[in-house]
Amino acid sequence: GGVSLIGVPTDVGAGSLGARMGPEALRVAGIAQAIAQFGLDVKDCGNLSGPANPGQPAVNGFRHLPEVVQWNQTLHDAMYAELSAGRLPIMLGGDHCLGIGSISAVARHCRDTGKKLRVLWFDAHADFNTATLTPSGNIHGMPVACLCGHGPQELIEIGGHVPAIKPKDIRQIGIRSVDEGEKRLVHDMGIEVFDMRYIDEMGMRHAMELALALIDSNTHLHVSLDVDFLDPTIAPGVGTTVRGGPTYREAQLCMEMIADTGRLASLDVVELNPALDERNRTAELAVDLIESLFGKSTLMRKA
Ligand code: DIR
Ligand code: MN
Ligand code: MN
Ligand code: MN
Repeated sequence: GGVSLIGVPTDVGAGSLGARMGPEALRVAGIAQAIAQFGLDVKDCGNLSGPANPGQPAVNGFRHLPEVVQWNQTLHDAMYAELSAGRLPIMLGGDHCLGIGSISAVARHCRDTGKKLRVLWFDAHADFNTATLTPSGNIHGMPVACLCGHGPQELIEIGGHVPAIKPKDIRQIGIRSVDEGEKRLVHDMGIEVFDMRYIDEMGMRHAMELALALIDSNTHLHVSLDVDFLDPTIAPGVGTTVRGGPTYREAQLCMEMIADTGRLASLDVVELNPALDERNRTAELAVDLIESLFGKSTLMRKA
């Protein structure tokens, strides 16, 4: 066992600068100590290195494609090595384009070990754009499409298998901003989405019960937490805030219900932008949520 922290200080996939400082803000907020309190062995692998953000416009529908490829290849290798060593990797982003490298490593590990994969994608956005659909060219709006095989060859093949994952492996929670063409693709691919309207009408508990359905002892559960999932009133430190997100308690409930499964095996924390934060409160909130994800609870509960 043991938990490995992998810092990935880049914002090459985002529209605003600052997510490159995410790993340090999470360390300053005490992420390692928060996990170590449960008696887990925490290894901080430090930060990966890669190309600077060139600040260029989109080329053929993609901004910074070569840089995004390089960061994701390096991340894939680091993440895959930790998984192969039997550890639980936590990717400290960085923007959400890094979900490509992270989750293709997880999917590869699942193929190696015969595990069933379940990805929970917590986000305000569906991240299912393609070169022709994207309004921005920012690759942080495209990782789910790339993982499902829709994207440039050099991004979709990073984990050695195309597509890295199938639409049925993923559940999206908290979605409230999807671009016009992106809507159709998410629908046509058959992605199971618990959007904010669903959560309003049915409640977070019911959404999470369905998102976690059919998870068993052979499931590798990966959580990809885009901090913009949270309502901006509690999480201002993100580049693309969208109002109407989950409250503090709704978010805590998600994490507690995941902890109850006992199947969490890898995690991404992405899109934290300390340049837009207030006294590191968004990083501190992320660390609070991670404590719940690792099993911190208010009271002893019946199994
Ligand atoms: C938008 C924003 N859908 C885009 N995406 C974001 O540029 O593709 N994803 N912010 O996290
Ligand atoms: Mn494993
Ligand atoms: Mn995202
Ligand atoms: Mn987002």
